[in-house]
Amino acid sequence: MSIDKSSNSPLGDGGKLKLAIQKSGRLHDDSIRLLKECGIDISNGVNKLKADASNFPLEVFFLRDDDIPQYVEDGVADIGFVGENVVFEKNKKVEIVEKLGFGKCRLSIAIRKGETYTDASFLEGKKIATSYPVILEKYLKDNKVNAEIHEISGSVEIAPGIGLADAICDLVSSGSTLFMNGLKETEIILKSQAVLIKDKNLDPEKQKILDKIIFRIESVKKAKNNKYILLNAPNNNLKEIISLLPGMKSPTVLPLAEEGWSSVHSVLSEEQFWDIIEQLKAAGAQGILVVPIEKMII
Ligand code: PRT
Ligand code: ZN
Repeated sequence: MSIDKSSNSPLGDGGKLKLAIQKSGRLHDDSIRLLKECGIDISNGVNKLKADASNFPLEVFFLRDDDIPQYVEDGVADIGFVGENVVFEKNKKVEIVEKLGFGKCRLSIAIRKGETYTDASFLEGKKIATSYPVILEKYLKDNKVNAEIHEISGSVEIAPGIGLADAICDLVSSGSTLFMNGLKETEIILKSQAVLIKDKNLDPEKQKILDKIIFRIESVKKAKNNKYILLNAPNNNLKEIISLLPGMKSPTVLPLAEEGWSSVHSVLSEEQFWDIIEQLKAAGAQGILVVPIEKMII
């Protein structure tokens, strides 16, 4: 596939920022969803190579994920959404700007279920099948292990079962593929998720458009990590209840129609959530409502 590089000129593409996302596969839908949550509308015709955003200076290229780092290094695309695993494996001159919070997985070593694993030295002299030879080679070198890397492009999990390898190094999310193939995970080499990468030589005008996208992505991510909470608090315990709630500045407190009670509104992060709810109940809070937040701008 070829994409006209001449459109890279500041005039040729009307100053639009060019984003590369996966054409189809695990990251495609979440990439489109994130753009939508950022208020960017993409009309994606089936089998189209590129599409324009209707309400933002952005042009989207649909590519194989493996090719995205190269296109961004070459400046054919200015930015890309791609798995960190692919960024590290391809080792191109691109900058990781932001983690996107989807496509989470890990690149792990797995061996046959019945074998006893001690540490990385288990792999000494063994044959390891992988689609990630660059990352695996570095891992083996760091752990001073000599092993044979057998590069295959797909269905890595079946390699030990058919006698092609003693171990594998592959992506895992739920672990069910490993389980079904009689394998067990022994080491996590890399924890990965989709990231936003950019061309290291982005011109200042395009950087301005990118800054707007980053601002929107961060607002969406913050909103997802937080919940809006409303509760009724007895005034005699109001101080204690407020002290439990962090809020963006401080909680909003409004009097209830019923004497001696107040309504308290605040924002809680997902991690603190259950702990704080317990404490709020213990402090006499009632009628606790928890509401998702769509955007959060601080
Ligand atoms: O066609 P193209 O080259 O663009 O796509 P692809 O087939 O190379 O990639 P794709 O769509 O399979 O994955 C794209 C990206 O999704 C990866 O580079 C990762 O960043 C991310 N990702 C997240 C995953 C997984 N989770 C995942 N589970 N990529 C692959 N898998 C595989 C895993 O290797 C296993 O074989 O899915 C299988 C099921 O996993 P379990 O553990 O849930 O059983
Ligand atoms: Zn791929």
